[in-house]
Amino acid sequence: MHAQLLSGFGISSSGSHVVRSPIDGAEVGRVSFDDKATIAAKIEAGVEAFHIWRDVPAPKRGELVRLLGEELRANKEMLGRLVTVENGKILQEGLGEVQEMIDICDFAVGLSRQLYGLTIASERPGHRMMETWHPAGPVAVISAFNFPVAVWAWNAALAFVCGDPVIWKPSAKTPLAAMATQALFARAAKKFGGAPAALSQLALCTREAGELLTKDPRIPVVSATGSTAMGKIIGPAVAARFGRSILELGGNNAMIVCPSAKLDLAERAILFAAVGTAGQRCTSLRRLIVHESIYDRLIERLKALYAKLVVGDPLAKGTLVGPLIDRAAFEAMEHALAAARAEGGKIAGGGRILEADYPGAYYVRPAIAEMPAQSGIVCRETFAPILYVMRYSGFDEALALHNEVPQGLSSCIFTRDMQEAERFLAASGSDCGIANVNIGPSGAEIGGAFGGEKETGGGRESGSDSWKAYMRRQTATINYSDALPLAQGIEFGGR
Ligand code: UN1
Repeated sequence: MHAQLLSGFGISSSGSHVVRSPIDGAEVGRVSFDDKATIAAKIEAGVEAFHIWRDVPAPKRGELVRLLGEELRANKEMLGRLVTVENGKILQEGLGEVQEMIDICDFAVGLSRQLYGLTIASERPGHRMMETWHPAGPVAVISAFNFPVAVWAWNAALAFVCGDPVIWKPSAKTPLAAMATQALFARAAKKFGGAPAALSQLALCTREAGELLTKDPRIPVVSATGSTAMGKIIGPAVAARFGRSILELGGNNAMIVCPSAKLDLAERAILFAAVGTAGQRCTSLRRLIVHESIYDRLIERLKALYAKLVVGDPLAKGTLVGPLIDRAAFEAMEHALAAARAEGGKIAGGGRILEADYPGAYYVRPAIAEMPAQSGIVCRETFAPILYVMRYSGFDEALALHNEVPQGLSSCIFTRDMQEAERFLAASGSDCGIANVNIGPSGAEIGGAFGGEKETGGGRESGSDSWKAYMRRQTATINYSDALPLAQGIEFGGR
């Protein structure tokens, strides 16, 4: 079945790196890694592509992205399935991921006619000022296993219309979905005709070879999604050469549940956000801060819902929780639960299941950890379905707990009290890049800017004006008078 999927995209599986499906640990395919010389050649090719692409009118560049969107639409089912096979998220979410790619293509097509600059009033007579957005150059996109294709699309669809080629280093855990995406891009480029050959390149490589991308001054923008630890290496490496990085790193997203909350809605939001994608989204719900008056009732109901969760084959209908990506992820979950216990937590759920059916895969029961305080382990991001629960009595206390962690990606509140909702969204409220009211923290739409503050890295991708990060801003002043007045009214040498 896997071989069929790969051949559907025209991918030939060969090389020494074995890709295994987290569903059953079976081999899905093989790939080979680029060495340093190949990466260097790809950077060179990217620069050449830039010199051609930057002069193609933006709406024409948008046409290529429109064609890419069409390929994605036509192959949504197959690519979604490959994402599920390689990453382990349930098929609904695999399909959702491809839909996100389609959505950002649509967004980027519109954007290609809206790369607006400003006209600015000049203080000098007979002068006009304007701001123009020019293509920046080749963009490196480094993506993680958990959104193996959508993250590329948020970056690439914008980069292409902005006039930038893309060199993509996907996770070594999910290279096949990346190759399939490249194959779809190639089909779109063929229909488009005349796009430079190296407009979109894959750089399947080790971290060492990948460092060439972060260190090369010919790559003005590096967009990296992954752990905070990774961002701490990439951010300074890019900054050291005055490059621009767009970092989307760890999250530790919380929900505050207030006394007036509609509990049935909150429960559904909690389930999707805490156990969906097996807790392996940057935006997964990790901390639940519940008012003491509803705490017992909500936690009881959640435990009952958790006990009924269908964990298993992510391709099977009805499954809500697929496997963790690998053994290391399982071990990280075990360590976190042990730490939570040591810090006084009461744990429900957790532990490996289905081991007899899938000895080579890591299925777990999602866990609820009732914590006496927001202690050490709660402040760290563990990429697994663990929900730490804490109680609060006053709203200030809830907000303080909410903002106390080092990460700042996504956040939400469930309340029907307008004052609480507005306080959560105010300057002194949630300190995250994303703040929702009566919606969980995950599953953001592409139309808004996506990213967060503090250890999340500060980058913004996807919608709103995130495109500006892929371009260079030029301020231009034109003198159409017969004089040469100086700004600030400076007199310099008469006349
Ligand atoms: C991620 O986990 O890296 O908001 C991205 C969401 C998705 C993207 C998650 N649209 O959950």
